[in-house]
Amino acid sequence: MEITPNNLILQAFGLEPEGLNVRRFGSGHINNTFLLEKKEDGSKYVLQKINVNVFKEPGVIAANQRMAADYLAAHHPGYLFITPIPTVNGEELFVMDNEYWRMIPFIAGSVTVDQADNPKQAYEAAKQFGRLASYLSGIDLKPFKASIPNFHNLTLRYAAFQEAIRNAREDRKAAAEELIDEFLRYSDIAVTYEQLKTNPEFRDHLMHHDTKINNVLLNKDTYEGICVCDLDTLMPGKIISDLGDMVRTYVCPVSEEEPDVSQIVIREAYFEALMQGYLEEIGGTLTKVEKEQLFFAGKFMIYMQGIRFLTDYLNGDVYYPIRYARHNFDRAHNQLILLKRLIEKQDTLQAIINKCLHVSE
Ligand code: GN1
Ligand code: MG
Repeated sequence: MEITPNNLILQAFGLEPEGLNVRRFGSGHINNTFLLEKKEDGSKYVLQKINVNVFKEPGVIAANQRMAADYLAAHHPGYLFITPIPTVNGEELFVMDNEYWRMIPFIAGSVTVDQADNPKQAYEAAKQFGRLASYLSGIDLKPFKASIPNFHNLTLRYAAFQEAIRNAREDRKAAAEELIDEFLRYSDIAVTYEQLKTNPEFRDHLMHHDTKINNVLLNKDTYEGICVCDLDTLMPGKIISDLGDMVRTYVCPVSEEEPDVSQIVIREAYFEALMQGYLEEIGGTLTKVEKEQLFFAGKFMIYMQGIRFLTDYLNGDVYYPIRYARHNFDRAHNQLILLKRLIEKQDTLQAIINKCLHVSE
């Protein structure tokens, strides 16, 4: 069913429906996003319907963002942190029929890209995520709640994968047999995570948890980073989440959507650019254990995303929207190949990390 924001929603945010152009916006999988443009002056807003099957307590998102915004305003005045535009009643979320809507400003002069197409973009984006983490590194994490509990808990994702294998329809299981075996062969990644997660030197930080390049606003002319966006999963987590998702999504010339896996390669210059950008901002604050896991970050995120896609395929495509029957299968296969390509280059990539760490010290 096509979802469109109705007049009541637009009016709740103080907008006159007749005076607006409304269109679909962005390429996220989870929420429904619209760009609103006022006909009279061309000013723009981003309106989102939060997916409550995924974000079971939308109020947690709003509370986490508010705490982070207050802290940043006090400690780093002038830093651009996108916060919701309240409704005419002063609320961050408009709730109607168990639908949660929120509006944020559209930052004039910004663009997003779905794929990094030069190393500078990777550097700029990584710098923005590094800066966010570094500016928030002194914040008290106790009042923060998980907007999605166990979101990047690989132990539980792995358990969900095993359960999906047990419960899958026979035809899907048969079709995916080889792919399942391949992913099971890399289960040491889940074991390493399991060991790391209780290490006191492997700390919690306030992480973004969705550091795809299209979650960074870039200047439309210079492609310099402006700020990060899509803050739904801003919550306590590990450094490997944010760093790893950048490796997963900036280093390869094609995205997880590409079924032709011959196009999957590791672009070392992009790997170096993102490491450099990230570590320039946050390198100085990392513990020894965290620094030792920088290569692992990419493995961790690619593996987790791969088994999430495969789990969804085995479960009958209940989480990620698909455009064709084997879509989640192809996405999982894509991630498996990316994981292999990354591991093949481990020595070269670790040398790059060592170089970047040295510079950031
Ligand atoms: C989802 O909504 P979107 O596309 O930004 C997912 C991420 C995955 C990503 C894969 C809440 O993000 O974890 O990395 O798809 N978000 C959620 O494209 O599950
Ligand atoms: Mg998103």
